Amino acid sequence: MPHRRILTYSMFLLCSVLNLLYAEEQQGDIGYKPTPENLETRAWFQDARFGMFIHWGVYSLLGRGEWVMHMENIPTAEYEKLPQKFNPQKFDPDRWCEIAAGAGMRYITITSKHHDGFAMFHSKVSDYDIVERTPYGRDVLKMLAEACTRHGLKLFFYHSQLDWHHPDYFPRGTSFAHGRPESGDWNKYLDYMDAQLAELCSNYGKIGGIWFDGMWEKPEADWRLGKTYRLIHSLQPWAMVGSNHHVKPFPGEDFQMFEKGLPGQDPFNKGSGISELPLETCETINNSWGYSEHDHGFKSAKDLIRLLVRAAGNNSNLLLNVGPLPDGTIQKAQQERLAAIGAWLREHGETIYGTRGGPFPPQSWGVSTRKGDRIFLHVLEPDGLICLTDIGRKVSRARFQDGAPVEFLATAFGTLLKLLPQAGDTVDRIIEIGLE
Ligand code: JFZ
Repeated sequence: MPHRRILTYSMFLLCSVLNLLYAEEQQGDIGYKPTPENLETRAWFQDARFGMFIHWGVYSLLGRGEWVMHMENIPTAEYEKLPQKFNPQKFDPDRWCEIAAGAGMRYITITSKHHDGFAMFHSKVSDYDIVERTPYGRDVLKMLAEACTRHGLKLFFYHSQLDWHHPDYFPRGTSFAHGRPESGDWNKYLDYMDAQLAELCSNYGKIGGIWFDGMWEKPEADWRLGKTYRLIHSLQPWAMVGSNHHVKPFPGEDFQMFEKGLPGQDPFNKGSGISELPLETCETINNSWGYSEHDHGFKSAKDLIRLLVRAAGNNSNLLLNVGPLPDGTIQKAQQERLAAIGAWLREHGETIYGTRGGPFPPQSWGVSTRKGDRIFLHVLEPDGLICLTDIGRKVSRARFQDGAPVEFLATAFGTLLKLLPQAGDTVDRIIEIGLE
């Protein structure tokens, strides 16, 4: 019966089209082609290699991290009183930029809205924001954006998709349910989120990009990613979109991030793989993102430098976090470590900035980076003898940064390098090699 076949076929076609439209909203901007400006930002981003992450919000007042509302089941009406106490009189955006630039960081990624739903910027689509609800009454993101321009830093916004405050964030995900309404209009919530993103992409000059987080708690929901990503790219074609969803990047995303671990070694990884996009690893200096009064577990400057080096050797940026105090200052212990990283970078930055992961894959002894024809070995776990895997090209020369030669020997398995025992505590023994 041909007419029935035609009917079946048209139904099939209709379903395919609907599916495609659905998939586009669900999985990102399917037909996405990054603009030339966007590709330029990606290259700039990879060259930059090092950025400052800032978690700062009204939660900082309690000094127990940015998850405090959820962890301590604080009712919304109670939490809403926090903004009335938020008055960071010592906030000095130029000082923050000096600290970042002094550490050798090239960009800042700050929380515009974390999971608590409170906007750290002036929003017209909500009054739950820093200008309307705090005695401070100033748009700290605007102040920071202006300071970043003065200091030559790019600014990115961390924006939480999950929201513990908005009544239309429903059906809820797995976090914070305390006293929340049992109904809500999901699309209305997404409209609100898009409206705030449009504000962030319109009122703060040229931004570096948007760092999304939170869709991991509702991975099956329709987040309308295609629509949101197109909105950002239409307002700021150069801006990079990324999302901390721990799965393979969706179309419309411009970089891939890894939380608390190098690419592929992050604890949240749900088989994300490592894409061809620029990569970014984020990490804390102590063990908290938002200010945490009793967390004194600060990593040593040496370990942090080595993390930056390992990130570069894994072809990844490092986004290193500070959690400023409610008064607007950055903890001394965090500042000290940042200053030490900066001092190291001023001496060895040429082996990090503008590099890509080197030709030798990361090994137990360390990593390699590459800048054009120049190849740097970063020996992090000094060993009497290190072996470079055979990459089909012979080593022609090897020397330390001070010019001292390193003995090497080509073998059937790869090249052996002999490292003289070195006195003292060395952070990273850098050897530049030439290849035939
Ligand atoms: C997220 C945030 O929840 C956190 O507060 C911080 O901003 C960090 C950079 O990003 O961290 C996560 C994300 C996902 C999970 C846990 C922490 N998860 O899937 O369990």
